[in-house]
Amino acid sequence: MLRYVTTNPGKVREAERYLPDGSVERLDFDYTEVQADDLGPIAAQGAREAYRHADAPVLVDDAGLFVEGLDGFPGPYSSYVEETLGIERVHEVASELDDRRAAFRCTLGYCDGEGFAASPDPVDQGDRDAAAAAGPDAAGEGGSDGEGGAAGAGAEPLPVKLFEGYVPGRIVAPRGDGGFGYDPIFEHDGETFAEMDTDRKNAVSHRGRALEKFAEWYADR
Ligand code: ITT
Repeated sequence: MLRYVTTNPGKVREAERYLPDGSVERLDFDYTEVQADDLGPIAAQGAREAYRHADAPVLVDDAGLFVEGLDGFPGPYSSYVEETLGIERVHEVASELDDRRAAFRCTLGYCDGEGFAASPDPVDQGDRDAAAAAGPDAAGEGGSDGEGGAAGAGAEPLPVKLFEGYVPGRIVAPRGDGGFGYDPIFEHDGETFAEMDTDRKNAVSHRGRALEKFAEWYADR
C-alpha cells in the first residue's frame, strides 16, 4: 500500500484518479519543510522523513504558486503566505503588477528504501555524501532504527525519485468555489482552477502532470 503523505485532503482527491482503487491511502503526517528555493529538496527530505516514520512506501507532494512579477514568490513559501496573507491579498498584490503571469509547480517525491534504475525523472541522493563522511558507526546510531531525526537523516542515504509537473496561468480576482488553496485566483485558458471539476483540473494541472509520470513509472515498480 502506498502512503500519500499530506495534511491536505484536496491533493489526495486529485491523486486518487491516477492510482488503482485501494492502492493508496493518505498519511496525515506533517514532515519538516526544509528551507530551499526549489521544491525538489523539500519533497526529497520530506519523503525520507515520512519513509522513516511510516516504514512503508511513501509519496510526498510539495507544490507552490510562482508569480512572475514577484520573481517567483511565494513559491516554496506558498503555504505560509496562504495562511498569513490569504489568497485575496495575494491577488491584491498581484493586481498592482504589470506582469501577472504565474505558474503552479508540483514535485512528487517517492521513497521505498530501495535504489532506482536510470530513467528520465531525477533521483535525489541527498544525504549520501553526508553518510559517507559520517562513516559506518553513524549509520548504526540514528539511521537504521527507523526513527529519522537529524542524526538519522545525515547517517543513512535514502534515494528519492522525483516527478515534476508545471502549469502556466495568471493571477485573477477570485472566481469559482471548487478546488482548494490558490485555485480561485489562478486562471488557465480562461477558467480558474476553482471553476474546473477535478478531472478537468487534473487534465492540465501541475499535480496531474506529475502524477501521470509517477503512475506510469509506479505501475512497473
Ligand atoms: P502538505 O504540505 O501537508 O501536503 P500543504 O497544503 O501545506 O499540505 P504544500 O506545502 O505543497 O501543501 O502547498 C503549498 C501551498 O500551495 C498551500 O497553501 C496549498 O494550499 C497550495 N496549493 C498546493 N497545490 C495547490 C493546487 O493544486 N491548487 C491550489 N493551491 C495549491
